[in-house]
Amino acid sequence: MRIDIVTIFPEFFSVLDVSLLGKARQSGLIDLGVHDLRDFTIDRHRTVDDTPYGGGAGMVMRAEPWGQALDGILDASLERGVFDPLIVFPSPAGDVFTQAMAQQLSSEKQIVFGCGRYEGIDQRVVEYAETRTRVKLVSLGDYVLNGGEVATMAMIEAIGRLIPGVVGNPASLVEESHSSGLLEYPAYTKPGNWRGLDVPPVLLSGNHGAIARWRLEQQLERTRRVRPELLPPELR
Ligand code: 6GU
Repeated sequence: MRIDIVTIFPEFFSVLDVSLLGKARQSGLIDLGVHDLRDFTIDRHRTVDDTPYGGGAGMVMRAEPWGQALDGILDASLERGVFDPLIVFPSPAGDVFTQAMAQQLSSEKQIVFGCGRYEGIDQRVVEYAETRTRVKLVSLGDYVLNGGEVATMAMIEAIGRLIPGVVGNPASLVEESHSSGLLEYPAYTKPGNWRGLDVPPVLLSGNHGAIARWRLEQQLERTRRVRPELLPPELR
């Protein structure tokens, strides 16, 4: 998958050099391009924002640098043979990001993340982008971040690990999807007793049926207690 990021904080994304996603890049499963929005300004001060029409607090990101950045990326997509990359604008006003959305997005050929800061991006950037390709506004949830960078990072991690070959042991993804909708069961490793605390004996029993039943019970109990809305009404 090709991933492009437009941001005023390109150095923020250096963490994508390490860990699982760093390896995925080295092996060519993920091809990442990080673009500094200020490189698409033409004034001496590399200005990316201005005051809002109609008044109000804060600054709005100017349309022109965004237009130039997106044009460059979309023209390069065409040359790569990608005719309709998905542009994602992280925004608290977007559809809420879920595992199901991550699953869908993991089969895209190319995703372009447009990270807004300040009070947002001039709305005409979204309108223009929609004339050129597919566009989605996506929110991480009901709270406010200062900009789209952290949200983009979270989405890239969730999407990236679903790309075939990125996670070393695909069985871990299969297990996840089988238990989809429920919270994880608790995990334990050696020693069997730590600071007076025992591992639940069933896990030492060697009885695989009993272990599977216990784990499912734990998942149901946790989900009921913490996230009942995830359960079908008859299981709450
Ligand atoms: Cl995607 N962006 C910003 N700025 N704030 C958020 C968010 C996204 N999701 C939740 N809060």
